[in-house]
Amino acid sequence: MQWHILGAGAIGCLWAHCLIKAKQDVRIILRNEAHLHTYKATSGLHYTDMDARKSHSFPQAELPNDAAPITRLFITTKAFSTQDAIDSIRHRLVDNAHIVLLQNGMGQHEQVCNQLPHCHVWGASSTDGAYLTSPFHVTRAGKGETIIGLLSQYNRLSDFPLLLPEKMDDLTVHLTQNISLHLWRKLAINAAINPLTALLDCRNGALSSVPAYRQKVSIICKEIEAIAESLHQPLFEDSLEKHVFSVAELTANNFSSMHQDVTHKRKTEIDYINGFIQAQSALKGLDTPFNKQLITSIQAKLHS
Ligand code: KPL
Repeated sequence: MQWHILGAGAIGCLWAHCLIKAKQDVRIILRNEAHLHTYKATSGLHYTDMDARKSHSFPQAELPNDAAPITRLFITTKAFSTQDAIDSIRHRLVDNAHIVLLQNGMGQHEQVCNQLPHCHVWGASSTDGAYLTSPFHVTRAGKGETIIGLLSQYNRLSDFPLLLPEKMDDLTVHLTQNISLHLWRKLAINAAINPLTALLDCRNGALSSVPAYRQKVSIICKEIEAIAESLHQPLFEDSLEKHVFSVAELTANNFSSMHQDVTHKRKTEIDYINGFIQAQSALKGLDTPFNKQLITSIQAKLHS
């Protein structure tokens, strides 16, 4: 089976490497000649697992303007780059292509479904932890799972199997009929952990261990729960804050992705995480002052 992967960040490199190990035909799409040059000079992908064992793979790399058709595509870019990613390869997508959006945030899914009605668009939510130590060198920080489900409204999951390999070393994958529940859960957790860790300049674990930080988690969680309820969107059976504390403890030593982005003065995913929550609250006429404050503070921090 042939897979294209667009977005050579940590998760894109992790998936490319694991699909290659599962004997799939993987093509990485790199954004420009310079990136392609670095990839060749680096001799492909270098993976370090949780026991510090190293392995290597060298999937074929392409540029977006290549002519070869795309039938199965993982988009693993940051949420805010989704539109550019789609625009760069749109001419290569065959009818009925499968596109898997494996990203943080929400808002981009609907955009892609609307723009590509002739494709099967899937959403994916992952709890895997991975980071790049340098371009194309990925280190596994935590072993989680990836849940994938069809987003395109008009087909049933069983009609269009994604045909992922049954066994993939280092990746655990489940299919679901209700991906929006999983995307919302991930969004809600990210909307609490990511901006707070970035603003308080702390590792994830501090949100649970420092009492003053716990209070902030409680406030944002209550606002998110109110929005979800107004949309009749279930989250967890018990409280959101319980799950946020649990993820913060499980990933205690990690710096969240937004913390890393802010530290390196990179664009953050705030518009697709807390910004998405804010847009939903505006639609419902609800007030979410703390969420709004988090968005403004992250934007201010980046411009300071
Ligand atoms: O997904 C994450 C992120 O950093 O984006 C969490 C779950 C917060 C782990 O760091």
